[in-house]
Amino acid sequence: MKKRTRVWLVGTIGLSLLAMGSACTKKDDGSGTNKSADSGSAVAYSGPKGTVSGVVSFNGTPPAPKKIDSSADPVCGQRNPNLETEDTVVKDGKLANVFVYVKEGTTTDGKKVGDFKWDPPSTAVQLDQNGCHYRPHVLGIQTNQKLSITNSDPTQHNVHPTPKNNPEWNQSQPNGAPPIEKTFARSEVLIPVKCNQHPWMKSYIGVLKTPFFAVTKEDGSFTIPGLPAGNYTLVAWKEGGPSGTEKTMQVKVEANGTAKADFTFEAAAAAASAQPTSLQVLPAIEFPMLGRPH
Ligand SMILES: [Cu+2]
Repeated sequence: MKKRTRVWLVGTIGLSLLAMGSACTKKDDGSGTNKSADSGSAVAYSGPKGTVSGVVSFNGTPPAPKKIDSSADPVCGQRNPNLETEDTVVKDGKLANVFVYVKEGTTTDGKKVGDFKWDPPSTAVQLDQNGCHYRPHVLGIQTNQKLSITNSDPTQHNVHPTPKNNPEWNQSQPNGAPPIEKTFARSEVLIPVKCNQHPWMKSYIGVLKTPFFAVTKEDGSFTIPGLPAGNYTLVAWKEGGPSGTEKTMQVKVEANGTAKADFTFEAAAAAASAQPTSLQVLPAIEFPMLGRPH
């Protein structure tokens, strides 16, 4: 036995000296089986790319933002006396905080865009609690990309995402506490986030395997760059009701081109989903019901 071991050792050392590189590769293959199985078949996309951009409009009179009663925490009232609801933020007819994303699609050579390997960026996505609301209100992140949550308020928050497809957690974050760092392993559009400390606080996190998403700015605009040339189903998601409202569009992205994708959300549809018909004649009850789905 001992002799055989020694022979084996000498052989191994000899091999290592002769072919360091190949020996290392073999070792990696053996120890990282699961990892290679996950990403082994997927390759990075290296073909021609284009861009999708557009503007999201709001048609009709937007619901006026409602003032939030933050008296439960006097610190919040001092920090942010003008706290308002942010579910429909419209400026000059353009809608902010819409999550626009590529739901599915095929590249020009017929491959599914989701089958390529899209490594998450090494930079973290920031979510701040500032003035007793979440900033930003809606954000996008890739699977396994780091989310860094900070508390800029002189009070305690309790961050509580309620996902359906990822593990649920909640964590207190007193003033001065270090950032809470998390990742989401599975795609999910979108994960609601609440604060157990302040019931009005809400944000939404869209998690995708690909980097092909954007959130509309104040002027309603969005840009999704670096998309492989191909045909895609593009979805615009707006919060409201139990799971939001979605608009869908087919877009063709040419190599080095910019495909236009403008969406419009309707005021009437938003109102209909927010208030039960049977209560429409009862204004006294109707008002508090508006806030309930959140
Ligand atoms: Cu809070």
